[in-house]
Amino acid sequence: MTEQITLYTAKICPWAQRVELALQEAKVEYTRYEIDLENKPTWYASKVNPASKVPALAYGGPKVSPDTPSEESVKLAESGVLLEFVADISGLLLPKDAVSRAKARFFIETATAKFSPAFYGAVARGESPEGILTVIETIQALLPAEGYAVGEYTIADAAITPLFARANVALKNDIGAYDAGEGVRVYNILQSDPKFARFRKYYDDVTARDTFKETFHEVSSFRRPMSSVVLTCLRRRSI
Ligand SMILES: N[C@@H](CCC(=O)N[C@@H](CS)C(=O)NCC(=O)O)C(=O)O
Repeated sequence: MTEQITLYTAKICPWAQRVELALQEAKVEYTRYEIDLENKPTWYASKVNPASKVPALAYGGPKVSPDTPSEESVKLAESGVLLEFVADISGLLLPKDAVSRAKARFFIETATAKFSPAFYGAVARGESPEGILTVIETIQALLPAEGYAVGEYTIADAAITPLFARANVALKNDIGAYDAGEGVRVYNILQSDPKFARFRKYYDDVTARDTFKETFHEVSSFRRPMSSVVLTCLRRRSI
């Protein structure tokens, strides 16, 4: 692969971590540029992503400093799109057969659409985190008996892991707008109820990978009280 890739990202952001996971899993070389979401550079919206969000990619063009992006590079955004893009340029991270590819895409759609509002509802709006358990049961039912979301590691795993990881940290530390103690209570159910054994194994598998360890920044992702940036990150507007 000869084209340069610059990833505009933020440690705090689950949508950006998706793309970093995919790039690293596919061993695609990239230059990482951290955007301070609370103080975004003035050039970011005009020169990289008009939506002013991370993640975004500058693809191709000359190798330049990330803070002076070239007009010659293609600018791409939206984590779901970028996951597919990484799979396309690497020829990796999606199964070869059409049915399994469709299953991976179905997993991404379903898991994201269900998990994100349940998580956001609990941590931002104070809904019961029990809703997260219900959604995890649904997502767990999509998993095969063993292995990753569709067997081999794919963009489906890169898509959901950042959300699961942030929920794990929030619940374990009882961070969120729900009643005090509810997060830890739900966390303990997730950790011990035999009903969630398949989820636990899946979570252990995806978070044991070096790429996860390199791209997950627990402290940046959650500070008490939860900042408005974190809350913005959790709200699923469009994917
Ligand atoms: N749908 C977008 C969501 C991206 C997103 O919400 N990014 C947040 C950070 S987690 C962001 O950049 N927020 C900045 C802002 O809204 O000003 C995706 O999947 O890429």
